[in-house]
Amino acid sequence: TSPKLKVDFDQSSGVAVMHMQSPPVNSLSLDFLTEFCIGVEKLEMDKSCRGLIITSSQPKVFSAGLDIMEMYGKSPERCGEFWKGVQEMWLKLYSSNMVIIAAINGSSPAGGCLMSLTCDYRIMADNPRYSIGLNETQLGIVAPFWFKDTMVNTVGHRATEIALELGLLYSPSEALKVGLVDLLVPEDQVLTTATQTMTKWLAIPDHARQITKSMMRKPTIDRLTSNREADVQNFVSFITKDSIQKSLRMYLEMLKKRRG
Ligand code: CO8
Repeated sequence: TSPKLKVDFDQSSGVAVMHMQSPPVNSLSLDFLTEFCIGVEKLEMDKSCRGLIITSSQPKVFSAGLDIMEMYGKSPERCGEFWKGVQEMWLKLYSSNMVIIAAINGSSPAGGCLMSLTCDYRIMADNPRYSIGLNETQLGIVAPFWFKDTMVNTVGHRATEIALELGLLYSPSEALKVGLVDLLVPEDQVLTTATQTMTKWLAIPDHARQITKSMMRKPTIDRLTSNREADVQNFVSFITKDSIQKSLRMYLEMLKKRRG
C-alpha cells in the first residue's frame, strides 16, 4: 500500500510539513493511525525538528475523522486495537514538545477536529463550504471525555456543552468566532501563513515554551494515561452494542444518499 503521509523536513528552519494523503478523505483507519504515530515519533526524536505543520493533500477535506468502517461490524478485539491507536495519536500530538500548527485546508469533522485541537495553533481556509467540529452525537455516538476535555481547554465549558450536545459543525467564520480556530486565510495561503506563524512561535526559547505547554496540558493528559485501559473497555462495549451499530449503519447510508 502507498504511504498515507508525505513528510517534508526542512533542516535549515527545523520545520517539518506532514501532508496527509489517504484518499478519498484522510479518514483515520488503524493503518493510517499507525503510520501517523510512527511519523510523529520520528520527528519528535529528531532534536533538529522543532516545529510540525499538519495539512492535507486531499482536495476539500483536512480529515473526515475516524474511519467509520473501523467501528462498524468489527470484532471487539479489533475495535480495542483501533481505539488504542486513536489514544496514541492524541497522546503523541497533545504532549508533543514540538510546536504543532494545523493548516486546515478543508473540512475537519469529529476526529479531524480532535487532531486540529491538539495543535498549538489552528489556521483554516476561509471557504464557507468547509466545516469543523465534534459532530459525534449526530452519528448517535458520544465523544469520550478526553475529546471533550481538549475542546473545553480550547473554547471553554459552555461553548463545548452546546457544541457537543448538538454535534455542531461550524463554518470557518463561526469556528473563528467561538475560538475553535485561531485564524482564517484564503485557501491558497493556508500553508504559507502556517510557515510564517511557525517562525513567530519558534522565536520563543524551546525550554520555556515546552514547560509552559506541559503545565497547561498535563492534567488533561494524565487523566487519559491513568485511565487508558478502562477507556478502551468503555469504547469497545459501547461501539459493539446493537443499537449503536444500527445508528452507524443509518449514518453511513445517509452519507451515501447525500452523495447520490
Ligand atoms: N469514515 C469512513 N468513510 C468515510 C468517512 C469516514 N469518517 N467520511 C467519508 N467517508 C467515505 C464516504 O462514505 C464516501 O465513500 P464512497 O465513495 O464509497 O461513497 C467517500 O468517503 C467520500 O465521501 P464524500 O462523498 O462524503 O466526500 P465529500 O468531499 O462530499 O465530503 C466529508 C467530505 C465532509 C468529510 C464527508 O465525507 C463527511 O461529512 N464525512 C463524515 C465525517 C464524520 O461524520 N466523521 C465522524 C467519524 S466519528 C469520529 O471521528 C469520532 C468518533 C468518536 C468515537 C466515540 C465512540 C464512543
